[in-house]
Amino acid sequence: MRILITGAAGGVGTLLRPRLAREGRVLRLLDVTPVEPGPGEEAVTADITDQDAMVKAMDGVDAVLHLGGHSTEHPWDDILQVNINGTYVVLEAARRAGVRHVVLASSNHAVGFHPRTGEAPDYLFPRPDTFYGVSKVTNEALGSLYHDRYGLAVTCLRIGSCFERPRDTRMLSSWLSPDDCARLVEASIAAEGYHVVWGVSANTRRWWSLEEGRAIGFEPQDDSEVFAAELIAQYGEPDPGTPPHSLLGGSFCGPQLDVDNLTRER
Ligand code: 15L
Repeated sequence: MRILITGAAGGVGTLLRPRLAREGRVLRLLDVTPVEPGPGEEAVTADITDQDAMVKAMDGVDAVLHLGGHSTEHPWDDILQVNINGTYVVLEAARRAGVRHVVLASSNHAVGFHPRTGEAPDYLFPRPDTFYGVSKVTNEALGSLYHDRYGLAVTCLRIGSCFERPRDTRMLSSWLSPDDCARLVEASIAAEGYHVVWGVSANTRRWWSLEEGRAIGFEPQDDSEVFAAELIAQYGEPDPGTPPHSLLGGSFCGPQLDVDNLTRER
């Protein structure tokens, strides 16, 4: 089995590489930044918006894990080109190459302006908090289109916060441990149909449903609570009634990401 990972040099890609390695499996690592392949790995340096390069990169691939693109807020033109057009190119390349399974990295920021009230259900209606969040909503829609029209199996992961460990008290709720992330990807590359699944660990303070994840075979094992005492001592007890804790997207909902405050980087 060969899995193509786009954005393989990024944070989540780097955490997943050792965790997705298996006997008899090849990880094809694609990024605009050159990646040094290890045993059981291949490397492709390419831009996800380059259609020819992406079709070529899909050769012999059974599943695509699409992590490529900006992982935070950027000006509209950058988001449009890299995140939205890039995801279209990836899906279209998968279709042309006959790849069956595509896993799309969506984000909690697709629904970031929802207030935090109890446990949010699966398939929470879009309420993006940024242009970045809009690109995740669009990517979920593109995945839906490529599933319904062309029969690709597509799973969109509304990832919370995937880091080695939670970095603040919001992440006590939103943390997806690297090991659980790998478990979620394993379940997703085997799933049939179209799914939108929360990417979150079995955190005691979790805000999001695990039902749809469990329906595709994801069983998270980690709980951020082991980090709670330390983080609360550092940052204080989070107040669910006030920003950044009152909205799902946390600080992404704040005025620092208003359009006038964004600067073009490319
Ligand atoms: C995301 O979607 C970002 O890619 C990541 O950098 C984190 O900020 C995460 O969301 C989060 O909400 O913690």
